[in-house]
Amino acid sequence: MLNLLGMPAAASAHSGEIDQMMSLVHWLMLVLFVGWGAFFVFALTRFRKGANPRASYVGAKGKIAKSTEVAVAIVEIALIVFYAIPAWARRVTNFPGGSDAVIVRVVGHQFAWEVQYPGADGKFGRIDPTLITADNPLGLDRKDPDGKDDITTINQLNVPVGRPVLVHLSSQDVIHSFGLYEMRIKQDAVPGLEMPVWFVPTVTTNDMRAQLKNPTFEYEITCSQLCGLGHYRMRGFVTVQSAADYDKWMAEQVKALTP
Ligand SMILES: [Cu+2]
Repeated sequence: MLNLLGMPAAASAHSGEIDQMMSLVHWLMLVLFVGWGAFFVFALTRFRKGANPRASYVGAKGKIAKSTEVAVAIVEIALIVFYAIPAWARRVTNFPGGSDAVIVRVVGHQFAWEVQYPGADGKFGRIDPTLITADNPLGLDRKDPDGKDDITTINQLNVPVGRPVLVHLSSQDVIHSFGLYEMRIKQDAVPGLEMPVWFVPTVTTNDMRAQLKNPTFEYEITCSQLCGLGHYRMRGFVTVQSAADYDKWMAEQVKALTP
C-alpha cells in the first residue's frame, strides 16, 4: 500500500507511524477526488440547460451534500486528533538523554552542514561567529576547555544504529532545513535558535545497501529550504554504523585530533 506512494526506504523507529499517517491522508484524498469528480459530472448533466430552461433561484435541496461534508470533516478531525497530534507530541516530548543518547550539534550555512560532537566530556565547546574561518567553518573556540576534545566534521554525520540521536540544530545565516528522508525527519534550521530534533536509526548504511541492492547508497542530509544560489549542492551524508564501527570511527577522530 505504501509503495504506491513511492515513499523512500524507511530507516528510523518512528518512520512507521509517519508513513501510516501519510498513507491514510493520501487514501482519503483519493476518495475525495473520485467522489467530488463524480459529483461534478452528475451536476453537469443534472443541471444542464436543456433540462432546466429557467434558472432556479432557490437552488438544489437535499441532505446528501451536507451529510457528506460533515462525514469528511469527521474523518479529517479523527486524522488530526488520533494520528497527527499524538505523533507530533511524541516528537516534541521525551527527548532522549542519558548515556544511551548520541548528542550532536548541526549548524547549517550557505552551503554546508557543520557537525560537532561534544567529545569525551559530553559538553559542547563554545561556538562564536567571529571565529569562523575557512579552516574553522563552525567557529569553534578550541581555547574553551569544553571545546578541546570536540570532534567536528563537514557534511558528514556518523551515528550508531539502534541508539537515539539528538541533534541540536541551528544556522549561521539564513533558514535551512535539515531533511533526512529515510529517517522521516525534517526540521528548519533557524539562525539564533537551537532546535532539538531526534530519531532512532534502525538500519545501518550497509544493511540498507543490501536491502536496496544499491552498493553506493548513502543516507543524505538534504537542505529542504531554498536557501540561496548554492542550495542544490547543500547536501551531507548520514552514515549509520554498527556500535563497533561507530566506536572505531570515533576513536579515529579522537586520534586525528590529538597533536
Ligand atoms: Cu540550505
